This record gives sequence, C-alpha cells and structure tokens, in this order.
Amino acid sequence: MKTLIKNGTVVNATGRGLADVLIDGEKIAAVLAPGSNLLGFDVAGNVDRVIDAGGKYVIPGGIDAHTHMEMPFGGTEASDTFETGTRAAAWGGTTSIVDFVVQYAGEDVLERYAAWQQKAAGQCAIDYGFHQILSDVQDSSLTAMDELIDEGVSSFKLFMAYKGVFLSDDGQIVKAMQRAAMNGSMIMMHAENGSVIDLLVQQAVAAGNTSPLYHGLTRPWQAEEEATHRAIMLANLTGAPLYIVHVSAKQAVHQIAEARDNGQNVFGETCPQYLYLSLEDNLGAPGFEGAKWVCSTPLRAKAEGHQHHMWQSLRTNDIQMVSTDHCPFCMKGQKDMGLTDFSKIPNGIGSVEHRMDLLYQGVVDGKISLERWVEVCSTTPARMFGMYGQKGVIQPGADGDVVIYDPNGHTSIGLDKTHHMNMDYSAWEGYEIDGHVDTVISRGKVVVDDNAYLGAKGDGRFIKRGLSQYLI
Ligand code: DUC
Ligand code: ZN
Ligand code: ZN
Repeated sequence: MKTLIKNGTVVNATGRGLADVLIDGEKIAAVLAPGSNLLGFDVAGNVDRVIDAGGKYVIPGGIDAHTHMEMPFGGTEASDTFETGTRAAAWGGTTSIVDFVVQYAGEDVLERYAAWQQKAAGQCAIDYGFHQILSDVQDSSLTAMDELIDEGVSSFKLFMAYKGVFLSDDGQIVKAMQRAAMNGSMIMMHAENGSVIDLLVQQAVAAGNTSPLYHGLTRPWQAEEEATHRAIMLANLTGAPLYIVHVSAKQAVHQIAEARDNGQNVFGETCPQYLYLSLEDNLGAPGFEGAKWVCSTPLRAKAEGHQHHMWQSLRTNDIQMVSTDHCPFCMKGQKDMGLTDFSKIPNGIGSVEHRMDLLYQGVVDGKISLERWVEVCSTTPARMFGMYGQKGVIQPGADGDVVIYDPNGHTSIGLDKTHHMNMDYSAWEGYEIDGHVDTVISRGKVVVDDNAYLGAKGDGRFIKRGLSQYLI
C-alpha cells in the first residue's frame, strides 16, 4: 500500500514547511516538494491512496511514554486494558505508548516482564514498548536489568513513595542506579517522600479530614522537592542518568534545572493535568467530585503558581516532555472505594486520548510553539527512550506514524462527546480544543479517519527500544 499525503504543512521538532509525504508499506519513503513529479515520474498517479492535507498540519504520531494499562494498583486495576487504552490513544493522535511492567517486592523481574508481554500481545491498536518497575532491588533484579536492555527495555522506574507497595529505600535506589550507570539505561523516578506523606495521611484521617482535597494537602510540594533533590544527589553519586516522572511542583522543576545547569543527565516530564488542573478547582470540588482528579504527584495550588511555571518550563526546556501517566479508574466501583477516606481512592487520571489536543491548545494560547508541541509530545519521547529515527520524526526511513491535524477543526471533550477511554467520567469534561485530529496513520495503516475508527485489535507491535539518545 502506497499513500501520498499532499499539500500539508509538515511539522517536525526542527521546523515546518509545505511538503508531500509518501508512505510505502509501513515506512515513510519520501518527503517531497509539494506536487513533485520526481524526474518526470508522477508520484500522485502511482500510489494507492492520496490524502489531501491542504491547510492542515502533518506531524509525527504522538508518543505517550508513561501509561499504565490494566495496572494492578490501589486494591483494583486500571480500567483501560491494552486494547481499550491503545484504541483511545489512537483516537487522540498517539501512535506509540510506553507502558510499565510491574514488579512488587519478592517477585521475579523477568517473570513479571514475560507476564506483561503476554498481557499486551495481540491486544494493542498502536505500537507499544515497556519500562520495567523495580520495587525491591534484588541481586537478580540487577542481572535482569542487563537482560531487559537486550530485549528492548532500557528504562527502569523506582518509587520513593508507596511504602509496602512499590517504595525502594535509598540503598536499593543506589544499587539500581549503580547498575544503570554501568549498562547505560535510564532510571525513572517517582519522586515523593513516602514516609512523610504516610505520616501526614495518617494524621489527616485521624483528625477526620477525609475528603479528596486532603489527598493534595497531605502530599505537599516540599515532599516532592525533597525527593527530587535526593534522587538527583543519588544519581550524581552513582553517575546514573535520571528521568523524573510526573513533575508537578515548581520547586521540583528548580531542582531539575539546577542539576542540568551543573551538567548532570537529569530530565523532567510533566503531564497535562499539571498544566491545566488544580488543587483548588478540581481536588477541592464539592462532595466526592474531587476523587476524579486524585493522582500522584497531586494537582498543585494554582495560587502558588505551579501551573504557570510548568508551561514556562516546558517552553524553556527546563521540562523536556509531556506524558499522561494514564492510569484511569471509574468513579463507580473504583474511586468510590475512598468515599469516606481519601487515602483509599485509587490514584490516577485518564488522559491518553487527549494529550495531543490539550497540548495543541497550548500552541493556540501562545504558551508553546507548533514545533515545540511536536517536540514535547513526540520527538523528545522518541529520543529519550531510544526510538528516534524509527519514531518521532517525519523523514524517509521512519515508521509511517503520521497524524493529520486540522487547526481549523474543533474538539469538544466530554463523556458524551469525544471519549473512548474505558472510564465512567472524563477528567477533561467541558474542555474545548481549537483543533482536531483528522487522520491517524500507524505504520502506514489509516487507523482513524474523519471521526471513524478503522484499525483493529492487534495492529500494534512491540517496540524494541535502544538506549536513550540523550546520553553520550
Ligand atoms: N501515580 C498515579 O497517580 N497513578 C499511578 C501511579 C502513580 O505514580
Ligand atoms: Zn509515579
Ligand atoms: Zn505512573
């Protein structure tokens, strides 16, 4: 199958220009001057399909490098399966995800990895890779790290919070970091001081402060800043590269920026919820409503300026990329486990479908440039996690993962409007986007077009990733 996308404005992280894009089979074959007749060869007359993208942007497919499909967590399981979550991602212009293999204390890392490969096999609508979560860092976990790199899993997530579930102590963290420094892999960190948070939670509940707002109030920015600083120091000690996930506090951004200024390989990710939602407006909503937005790190107080700072940091590259931390739970039967105690509300928000749109609205609102949109949503995730060249760019030889985005279109987000995630509410109800995902092509196959889903379960393939392309 040969497809020619004609007359569009191709936008890469490096710039934009009018060009035609030829996809041959699963790969981009050529990026041509508009209407090219190559040495007298009529390109448009020799393809199976021509898509007119006049007046629209042609961008590399989105890469969401932080999702948790069907993750067992908080006494339940994230409500999107690999099937439903990746289909929703495709609807929103995301053509690759990197999800997390979960290892709890005492479990064998490679056995868990095999189990996750089995869960995802034949289920996904788009391409998918894996990071590996390490909780206790056993000696066998260290050798597993080396083996997983050969399998295409080159990043390992550790937690400084969730004692008794995921938390690794500082010694365990250093052990994993020492190995990463040796084998070139990336350490990803959930940076919150778990012991402090556990104490504050206990005190709040004992005092009868049980509403969802207290989820935010018991996970203060100081707990995030302190853990971020500690993680950076441990990475400095060991020489490991460090990627801080879901950064929400401006003080944590300062720690990351300072480490980068000092020449350390430290990177920061934020999520749409920290760019748009807040402690006051969302977690503090009346009654139990705030449960919809219980996630960790928590939404921060708008009055403290975190949100504004996060957009600014994204523009100036103090924060390098945007993922969703997609971890959806339904209100009925899941979030309501914490009706009388916020600490029992499963932590997570679903956004995999809306990341591209929400960040595009930042372009419309003058917060980031068009090229930066592509960079933070596709190109940097590809580079950060060893996929660039295959993913994250429109150029010959890359996978035919292409989104045609209409800046004159409109998207209304809401449960009865645009919503394909397996959730009984939308965390983004009422958001209006001045743009629209028109066509989504995944490895040469049109999977979404003109508000119709044309893909199938199992279209997606495992991405064998290399080492981060930001490291030397
Ligand atoms: N935070 C969440 O909100 N959900 C999944 C795990 C995490 O760290
Ligand atoms: Zn986390
Ligand atoms: Zn996460």
